[in-house]
Amino acid sequence: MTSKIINVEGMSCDHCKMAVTKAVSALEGVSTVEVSLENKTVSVDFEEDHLPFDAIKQAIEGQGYDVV
Ligand SMILES: [Cu+2]
Repeated sequence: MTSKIINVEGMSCDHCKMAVTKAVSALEGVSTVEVSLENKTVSVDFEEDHLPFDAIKQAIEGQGYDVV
């Protein structure tokens, strides 16, 4: 299990939080997603063997937010 804290720009409200949480947790290999609007971060626990980090990044960017 790999844990990463990703800095994400553009998340401002509960809708953003929901959208990102939903998109990332839909990926196979992700076990936990936690969005902090205060810290502008997304904490993800995932199986790096099955899921490349880039896929997580793309899922976040696909919702219209910027991975820093
Ligand atoms: Cu929002």
